[in-house]
Amino acid sequence: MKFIHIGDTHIGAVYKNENRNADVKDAFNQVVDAAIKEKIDFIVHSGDLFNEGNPSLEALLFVTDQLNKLRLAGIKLFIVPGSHDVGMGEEDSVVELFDRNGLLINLNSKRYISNDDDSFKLSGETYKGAFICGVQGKRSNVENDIFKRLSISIDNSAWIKIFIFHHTISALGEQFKDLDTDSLPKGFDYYAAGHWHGHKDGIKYEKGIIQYPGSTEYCDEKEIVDNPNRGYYIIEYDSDGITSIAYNILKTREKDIVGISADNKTAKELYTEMLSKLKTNSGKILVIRISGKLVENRGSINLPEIKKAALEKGYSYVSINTSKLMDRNDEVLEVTETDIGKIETEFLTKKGYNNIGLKLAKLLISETQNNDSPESILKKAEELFEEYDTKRD
Ligand SMILES: [Mn+2]
Repeated sequence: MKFIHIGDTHIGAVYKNENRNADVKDAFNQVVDAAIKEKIDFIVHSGDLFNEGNPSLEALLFVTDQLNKLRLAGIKLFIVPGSHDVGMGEEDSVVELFDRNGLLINLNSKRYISNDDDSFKLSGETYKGAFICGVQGKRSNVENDIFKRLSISIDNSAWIKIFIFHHTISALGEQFKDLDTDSLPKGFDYYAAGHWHGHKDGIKYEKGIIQYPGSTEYCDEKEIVDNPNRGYYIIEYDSDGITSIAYNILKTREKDIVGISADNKTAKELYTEMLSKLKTNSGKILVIRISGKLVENRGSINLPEIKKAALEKGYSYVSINTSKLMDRNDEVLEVTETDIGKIETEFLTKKGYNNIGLKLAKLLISETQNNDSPESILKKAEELFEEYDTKRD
């Protein structure tokens, strides 16, 4: 028996560029075609099937067609919704729509869950010797509590046990985590992980293994630049357990990453240099990263003009990154602190923030990281404004 593990397919409007959104769909299509060709028994998807919880009709139709191809080939797809599969304020996920139409199995559909104050009872499916269950991506910090209350009725007669989840675990790095690795339930052979878009395999956990296939396409510029491969796993197993795991690389569009220094240049000189680096009719992705200090204002660089010129040369997608660009008005702020909170304070103070401004900025930084509700952030901000008004009086 063998199954495919994919995740983070992000079908929909990842980019404001049709070529790239077509690439995102093509990657999913490659996996579906491979599953049919390789006569895969089933697919496990670790969430973020869609890029948005309210996908366009076009995205819905595309996924319907792909799932129908699998259905006709007798290949079931098991999934838990990812953080992107649930619309703002929605209870159900778009994934549930496909479950009810019989095109996939949503393992967090209500029939698999019973929830009371003490425990979060979860069941799953046994299919072709594999027991499969999972927990969907979090929608706020509170939901990680589910892992503490999790009680799973595991089918112990199954040859292998698969747990699907959509979280960034501490084993990937404490700074990224939204879940401690140890919070994962014990007793599974294969932990099908999603949410982390880079591919990371072979994380040992108890007697099992945690695998992140990553996203099937690059979903932002950072991923285009940082991550070399996109792919999926094929896992083979028999009555003795898992026998092999292979990572298959998907065909993605070629890319050119061009770094340019603005040091001591005018906007016009920079523009001329950039044009000289563009090649004709490549169809590739182009990422231009501008760094250094321009002798004029940064506003004098005409970014839309550069993009237009690159697209006319035949690039399929152009991203221009100016986060490391400085201009004649910028001064470098030397920060000496090492603790993140103190770095923020030192940086903002040197930027000229007063006491209340500093508190407000720090509030916004911390609250956005806490995923607090807009109402609660507003309330705390209002309290600060009140303090500000009082002090002025
Ligand atoms: Mn994702």
